[in-house]
Amino acid sequence: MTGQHVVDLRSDTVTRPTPAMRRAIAEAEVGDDVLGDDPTVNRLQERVAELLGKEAALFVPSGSMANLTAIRAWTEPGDEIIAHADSHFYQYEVGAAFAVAGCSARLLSGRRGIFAADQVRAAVRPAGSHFPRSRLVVIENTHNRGGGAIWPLEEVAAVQSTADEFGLSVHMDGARLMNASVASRHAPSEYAAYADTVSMCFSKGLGAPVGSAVAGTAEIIRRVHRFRKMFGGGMRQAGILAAAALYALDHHVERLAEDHANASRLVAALAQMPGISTDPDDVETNIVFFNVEESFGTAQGLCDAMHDRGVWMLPEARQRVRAVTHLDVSADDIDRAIAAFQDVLRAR
Ligand code: TLP
Repeated sequence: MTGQHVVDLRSDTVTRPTPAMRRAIAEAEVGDDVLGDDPTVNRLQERVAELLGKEAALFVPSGSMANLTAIRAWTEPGDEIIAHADSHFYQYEVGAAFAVAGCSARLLSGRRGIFAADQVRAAVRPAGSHFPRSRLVVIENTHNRGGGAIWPLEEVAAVQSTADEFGLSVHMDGARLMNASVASRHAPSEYAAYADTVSMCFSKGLGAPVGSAVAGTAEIIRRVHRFRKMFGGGMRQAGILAAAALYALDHHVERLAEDHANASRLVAALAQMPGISTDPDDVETNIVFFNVEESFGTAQGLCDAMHDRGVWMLPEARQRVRAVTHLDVSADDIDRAIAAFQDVLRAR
């Protein structure tokens, strides 16, 4: 297996810093960010605040900490969050919102991770001494388990206006907001205008090694800052990481369109293959989900067979697989993956 060319479609988190990004890292000016004097971190935070049209932003170690600090900043233990049942913070963040922030969640359904304002209205708890206090709505854009689905701007606006009516805040998990923005041609600030806090990740499609940011008013970001420290996320000479994020914002945003084109080409080929079912119309950005017919084995079995041919993917359920395109996957790699699928499925 040594020397085998690998097409790693497990996640867009697997990207490695490019030589040019490594140079930006090496040359970064740094200081002690816990004391507030890392100039590169400060520059990144100002840049993100401006990009998202918010007063302030804070650099945090991960997307999970971005969500957790924002959730904790908006809520008190015992409060309830309204969100889609497939939300990343609910499914994949080890229950931190419940264990650490002490919240409960009212979960909504909706195709591809998207719900409607009326569902929020119906989910808000009435006032009364028996109920948890509805406090926060979480929107994920793009929606990971929804297959990289982009929230229509009018839906975001409608949810925000309903949340506002009930005095709820809105947090947008925008780990892949730049994918949504590039694919929809809406500026990130257009989405962010309908959320009180917005997170974004630099370590997914943007290709930086580490880091996310949370943006909002100066007041809420002061609270996010306090909880970042409480949760152990204060970093010292983090400018070397912020430099990679700044490099990514300068050089890796427009190219996300290539990842989207690669995902479209992959799903179009998959839709034609025996034993696979998927809808190409559902792929708007860089995440492809498909189902494996039982007569062709399990998702794990298919992923194992593909792994042997150098194409790595993650099974998401017994019959469901996820493939994600990113900076380290070329158009040729997609051809390789398609050829490997043909090989493996023909043999079944
Ligand atoms: N998603 C990862 C895994 O955790 C599943 C992936 O491979 O897609 N929000 C969203 C929408 C995410 O997709 C992720 C990571 C996060 C938050 C958390 O980011 P990290 O991994 O930096 O804590």
